[in-house]
Amino acid sequence: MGNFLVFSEGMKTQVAIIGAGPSGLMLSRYLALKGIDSIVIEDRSREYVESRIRAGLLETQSVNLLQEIGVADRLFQEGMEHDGIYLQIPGERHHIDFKDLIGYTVWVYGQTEIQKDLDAACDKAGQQIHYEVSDVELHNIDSEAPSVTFLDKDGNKQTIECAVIAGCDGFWGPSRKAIPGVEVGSFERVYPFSWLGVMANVAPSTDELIYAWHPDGFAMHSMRSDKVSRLYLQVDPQDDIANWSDDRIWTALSDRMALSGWELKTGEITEKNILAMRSFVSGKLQHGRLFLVGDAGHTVPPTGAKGLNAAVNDVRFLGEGLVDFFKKNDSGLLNAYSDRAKETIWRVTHFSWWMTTMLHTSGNEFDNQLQLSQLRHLFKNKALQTNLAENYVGIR
Ligand code: FAS
Ligand code: PHB
Repeated sequence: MGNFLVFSEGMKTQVAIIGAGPSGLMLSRYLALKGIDSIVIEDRSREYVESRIRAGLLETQSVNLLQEIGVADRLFQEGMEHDGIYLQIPGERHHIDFKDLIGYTVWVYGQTEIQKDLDAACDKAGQQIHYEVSDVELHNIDSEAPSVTFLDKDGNKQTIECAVIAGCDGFWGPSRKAIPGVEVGSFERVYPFSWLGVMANVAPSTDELIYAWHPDGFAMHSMRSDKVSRLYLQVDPQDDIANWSDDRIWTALSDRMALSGWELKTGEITEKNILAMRSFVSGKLQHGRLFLVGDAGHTVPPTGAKGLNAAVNDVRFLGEGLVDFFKKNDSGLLNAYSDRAKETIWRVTHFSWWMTTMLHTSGNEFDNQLQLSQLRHLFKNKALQTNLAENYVGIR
């Protein structure tokens, strides 16, 4: 069956995918390689989606899926493989060596680059992606013939007739809202702090990521390449980025990650913004022929580096279910999608909450002492380090 046939009343495909972020495009590639057609629609421009700075840390299982769908070449050439992370409290920095503890590593490679690699693979495969659409609506999701309507970038009304809709449209997208009573059974926790994230044209001052606990607030040193650093600061959720001059940012980062004999190199900050921190799990991940994938169904604070990796996990589970559905006319695995995905979603939600509450200060001295005791115990206890390592690299 060709990619799609234009009938006067609409396009026809097997899976309509709403959202061309990492979830949507990974799913479209996964399905295409299994001989299943899809059409992707996205309300932003390609340039905007490719430039949106987000995740940067990949679990082993995510690297495996990107390799399976043929978009890992540049990751292996330009990405950085890390054996572990550093955890720090004032005056002490400890390396948690995942490779030594459990024999696994992680990769640092920007989500923007993954997006470009996915777009390039979609181009090569002639994948149908409609950018800059608007007025996206989902119809008959609990029927065997759901459809999606939208205005294309020229303002023409379009309809996609399909067998399944994949809602890959992020936390604010229309898909989850299309599920009746979805808020029932949904869980949300908004944290009393946010992250100020910066991108800086300066060589990283560390070989692997640093997560630092400090009485003034959490700080973190990540990177994108040997020339570009990515750094984060815990700030008040009400704070305004206008209050944070570059000098003030570098001073706070240096103070919170200070260590004798070590210096944080500073440089030109090219991008800075404040990111709200929330854990959210949707009450439903599927309704009829609609399936939620990635941030559309769940979000985590980035402290555990799980957002993108949880999305990859959903893509694998939904992809496997759709292959059985379309190729074997067996909907067993597809109907088990929600349960299979939720097991991982709650694991990463717990781990992200644990890392977040262990490393972010509330300003309460009793809490500070509890956190310091937990971190000092972790520095000495191989079992706790192994537990952190397994969760961080994605052994579930
Ligand atoms: P996305 O939100 O990436 O993609 C959804 C797509 O749907 C978007 O392109 C959007 O434009 C589109 N869309 C929305 N509404 C639509 C509509 N009506 N019609 C058509 N398309 C529509 N994770 C980490 O692990 N580490 C990090 O440092 C990190 N930083 C983050 C920073 C920010 C600001 C955010 C929001 C998230 C961050 N995350 C991070 C998590 C992030 O990586 C997500 O988990 C990941 O982008 C999820 O991918 P998707 O599920 O594809 O959702
Ligand atoms: C990042 O590189 O942006 C990053 C890495 C690990 C995290 C959060 C963000 O936990």
